[in-house]
Amino acid sequence: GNANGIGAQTNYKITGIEPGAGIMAQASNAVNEYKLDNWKVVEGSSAAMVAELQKAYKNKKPIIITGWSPHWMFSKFDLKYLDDPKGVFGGSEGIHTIVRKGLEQDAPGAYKILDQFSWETSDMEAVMVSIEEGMGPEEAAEKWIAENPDKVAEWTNGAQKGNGEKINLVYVAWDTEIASTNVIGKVLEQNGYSVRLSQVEVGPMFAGVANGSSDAMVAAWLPSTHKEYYNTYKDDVVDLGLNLKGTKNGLVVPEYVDIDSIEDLK
Ligand code: PBE
Repeated sequence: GNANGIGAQTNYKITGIEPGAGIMAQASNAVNEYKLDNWKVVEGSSAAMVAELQKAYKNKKPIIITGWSPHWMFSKFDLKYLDDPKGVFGGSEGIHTIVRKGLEQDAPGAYKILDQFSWETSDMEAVMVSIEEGMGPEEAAEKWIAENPDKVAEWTNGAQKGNGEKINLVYVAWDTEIASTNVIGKVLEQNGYSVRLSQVEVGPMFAGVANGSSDAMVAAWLPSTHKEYYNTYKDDVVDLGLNLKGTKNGLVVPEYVDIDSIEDLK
């Protein structure tokens, strides 16, 4: 066990999220790279992970989670990323918008809006906080849109209005993607498209855009988190580039946990 007894106190458990999430592969790599022999990354869901964090935090119990930014949990709890000197979690990255081939021809206005969609961490966080405070995702998206007409005008600038064409947006139920997908979905709807949001797992999200059964996703974390999925599908999709920069993944603990680096888990 380690000097701080953190392993024994947590049962050598890193509380993870959905299998297939990029951060789950990164967390397993961390266990290997840092030789955290007794540790296991336990699968679950983003919602269950946050519930466990909430419970541990209330009781000031140690917990180690797979965490990412932006996320409302950093404003609600005092948390810290463990240092990752080996760079297993890939450092700072961003989120790309990826659409199906042919969308530009079939729905040029929607394609243009998706291409021009870009916002900041603080924007996404505002939507996430509204949802966390109990607002429905659609309502939270409408609220943000109403409060940010200038940004929305940049996304829709020069885009031809739709005529009720169907646009199917795929996403995974990560808090970040619930926020972004609802916002861009509403904007497309307000511009004449008939939008459907489909919640899927991460593999099917990429596969759906690649095989054309879905039109678009705004949820590709690159270059590191979704590297494997991206490499598998990149020739069959259109990558419209960043819609947000400055995301981060890592192992996260409450401030009161007395370690600073992944190496301290040894
Ligand atoms: N995440 C949030 C995802 C991407 C968005 C970091 C949990 C993942 O690990 O795949």
